[in-house]
Amino acid sequence: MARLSDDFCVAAAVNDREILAACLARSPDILSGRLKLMTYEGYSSAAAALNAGLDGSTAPFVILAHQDVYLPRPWLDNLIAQIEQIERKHENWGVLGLFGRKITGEWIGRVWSSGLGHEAGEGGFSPAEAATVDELLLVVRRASGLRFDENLPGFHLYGTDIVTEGRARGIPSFVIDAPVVHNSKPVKTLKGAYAQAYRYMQRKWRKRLPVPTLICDIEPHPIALWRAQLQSMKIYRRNVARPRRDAVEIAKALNYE
Ligand SMILES: [Mn+2]
Repeated sequence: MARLSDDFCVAAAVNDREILAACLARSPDILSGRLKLMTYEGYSSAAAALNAGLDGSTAPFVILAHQDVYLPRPWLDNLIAQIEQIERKHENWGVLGLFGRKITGEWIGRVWSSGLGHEAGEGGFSPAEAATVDELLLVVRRASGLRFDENLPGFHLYGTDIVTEGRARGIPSFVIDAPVVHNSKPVKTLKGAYAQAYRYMQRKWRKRLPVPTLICDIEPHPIALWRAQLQSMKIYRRNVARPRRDAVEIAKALNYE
């Protein structure tokens, strides 16, 4: 089925308008008006902001992107081609991500991550069913009925949660080959808010553990989280001094556009 740009919109939870202006709002598909951008400020959790994003339009596909993501030209066309490929086999899909882990556990995807200081993964793959996806950008198919769990506190693990929710209901999610620039800052700490979300996920999905994530699997025992907390401190120290580069320059240097 042919897709029109009216079938899509972009929603973002925003807490820094300067970063929004330097990244997501500069994306050619948004500047040209092909993709409408809606922003949500002041929400107490990602789930609350992103459900507001789902409710803010009637578009069949809602692109939920971080404010620090730049969509290189012609990103929407890439997305449409990937959806058409998936729908040849799976009409009833739930969520798409750009980086994640397959249901077999392997990592898949391709994105630039400024927080890591390098490109993660490589391109040239077919859409792969996902067990977890990175939250930098999620595409939700409205007709799947999937929504974000507003009991999940804070701004972490909501991608893993909605993908797991889909799997529990027999609605598959996928990682697609549609690279973007994630002009992120390194994660400062996996204590506090991250650990709180992790504990919520441990309780919610106790019958399905371990649930894979991109940072550390959700397991009954907290040792995986403790290890990841140590590791993230090292990555943070290594990358924190790096200045934020220009998103468009990064996209050009990587041949994303
Ligand atoms: Mn981000």
